[in-house]
This record gives sequence, C-alpha cells and structure tokens, in this order.
Amino acid sequence: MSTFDEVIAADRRIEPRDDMPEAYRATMIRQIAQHAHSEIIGMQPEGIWITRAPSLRRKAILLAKVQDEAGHGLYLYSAAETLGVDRTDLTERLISGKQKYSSIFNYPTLSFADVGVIGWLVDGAAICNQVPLCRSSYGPYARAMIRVCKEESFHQRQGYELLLTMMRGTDAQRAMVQDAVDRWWWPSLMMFGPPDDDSPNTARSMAWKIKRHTNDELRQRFVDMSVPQAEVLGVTLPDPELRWNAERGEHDFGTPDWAELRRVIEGDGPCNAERVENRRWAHEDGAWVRDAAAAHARKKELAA
Ligand code: BYC
Repeated sequence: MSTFDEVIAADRRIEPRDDMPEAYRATMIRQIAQHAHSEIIGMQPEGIWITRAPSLRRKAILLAKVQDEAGHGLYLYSAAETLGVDRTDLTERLISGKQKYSSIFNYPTLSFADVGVIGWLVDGAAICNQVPLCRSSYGPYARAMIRVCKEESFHQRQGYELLLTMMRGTDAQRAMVQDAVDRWWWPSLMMFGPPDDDSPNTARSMAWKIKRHTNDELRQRFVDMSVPQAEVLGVTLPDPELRWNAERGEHDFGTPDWAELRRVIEGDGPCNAERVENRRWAHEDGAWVRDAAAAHARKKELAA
C-alpha cells in the first residue's frame, strides 16, 4: 500500500479511505465547503433577475443556470462529506459566518446586463480557476470539478451571447453593458484570491497538488483570455494600465484594491449581510422539507 506522500509524488488521487495528514483533510474541507457555499450563495445575485428577464427565452436560460449552480453546490457538499463532515454542519458554519464564500457574490446586480457580465467574467474566472482543479489530488473533488467545468463553460457562453446581443442593440443597452463591465472587472480579478506573496495557503496546497497554479498565475491567464474577448464585444476594460507586454508575452495590468478584497472577505462588502441573511432564512424555512425527508426515510427503513 502506498503512503500519502507516494501517492502525491506519483500524481495519483487520494481517495476518502486513504490515510491523509489531518492538515490535508482540514484544507480540503475548508476549500470544498467554501466552494460549495459560493455556488449556493452565488444563486442569489442572478436569481433575483429570473422574474424580470426580458423574454421567455432569457428566463428559461437563467432559470436553468441558477439550477445548475444549486447542483454544483450539491456535488461539492457531497464531496466534502466524504471527508467526514456533515452538510448541515457546514451550512451552520456558513450562516454563522465561520466559513467563507467567494467575495464576488457580495456585489449587487443592478441591471440585466449584470447577468451577462457574470456569465462572461465571473464564470470565465471560475473556469480559469477550476479547470486545473479537475487534476486536484483529492479524487472526489477532482471528479466533481469535471462536470462543474462542463456546465460552467456553457454558462460562460450564455453570458457572452447575451452581451453580444445587447451590444448589437441600442446605445442605452451598450451603456448598460459598459457600466456592468466597469463594476465587475476588478471584483472578478479578486476571485483568484490575494497576491501570491500574501497567500498563506498556496505553497502547501501546491505541494499537495490541491492547487496546480498560484493565484497570480491564474489571474494573469484570466486577463490574457479576457482582453481579446472584450475587443470582440466592443467594451473597454476599466484599467488604464492594461497593455500588451511583448517581452513577457502577457498583458501588464493594474493592481486590484487588496484592502477592498480583505474588507469583503471579512464580511464588510456591499451585500454580505443580505446574502447570509437570505441563506439563513431559506435554511430555516426549509426545515420542514428536511424533517419530512428524514421521516420518509425512517418509514422506508422500518418497512424493509
Ligand atoms: N473570496 O491563501 P489563500 C462560482 C480566502 S463559485 C473569499 O490564497 P487558497 C460561481 C481563502 O479561503 C467560485 N475568500 O487561499 C458560482 C483563505 O481563507 P482561510 C468559488 C477568499 O484557498 C455561482 C484566505 O482568503 N470558487 O464560480 O489557497 C455562479 C487566504 O487566501 C478569496 C472556488 O471556491 C475570495 N475571492 O486560495 C457563478 C474555487 N480568496 O480559510 C459562478 C476553489 C481567498 O484560510 N477555491 N480567500 O481563512 C480555490 O481555488 C481557492 O480556495 C482560492 C483561494 C483560489 C479561492
């Protein structure tokens, strides 16, 4: 039987029953739970636009996307449960503020263009971050990521298609898109986490092959990917320092406001209180469903 270190060195997967250092288990629980919470909280900013979508087609698309996000949350909570934690307990940790979720979902969605920009930039950033996680060393997480990424790429395209449509519309629609890009660009760059020299977890997570790239490497990849897409759309990315650096073969770009990221992570973003309060309410309101499901399962067990 291989030891944990041998499995990691050979680039194989750690499975739930394998021996693993307690710190590895704790790191995986932290990251997977935080990721699951992000998917579930991430339903809110787009969800509020379902009833206000401008056509039946847009409503059906948005409804399906938000439902996919609920599904991603479920795969991820299931992956976390293979590490010996309980989903109810993780939800308690989210609503009591003990566990984090992605900073990006603490910003408001002010117009329907935000739905398109979330698809293009937020799901685009999520893909950049999550494709390498399909090769993450923890088996259940890596396998969940494969399906999540397939769905995320569909989400990204629906957002981009919505924006292309709006950009072919009226001046007012083009202005809505530009305004949404101005508001979401910097928070999207912050999704990748703090800069590498201020990222306490990266070195160990790279050594354990949980993360395959650092926060800054993925942020750079996202900028390089987004610039040509912005040109095709005809929008301006709100960064005066953004330019191609032929020597590096990458774009130079400005510094995100790291103090803002810290504030949002610590709970002081524009929508943190509202997001968590909505989640707490939904959890309490759904108690009867969980009770009914548990009673049904007990009845079936007794009958068996
Ligand atoms: N927001 O040492 P670091 C989606 C925390 S869902 C909040 O670099 P790590 C979608 C970090 O947790 C997108 N917290 O950490 C859904 C750590 O905290 P603690 C969610 C952040 O883990 C619906 C501390 O800061 N994606 O796309 O090595 C609709 C220091 O950071 C953030 C995932 O969760 C942040 N932005 O790297 C549409 C992906 N950044 O617990 C779209 C999986 C950092 O040590 N997660 N923190 O106190 C990851 O890849 C990594 O956990 C991160 C951070 C790159 C996010």
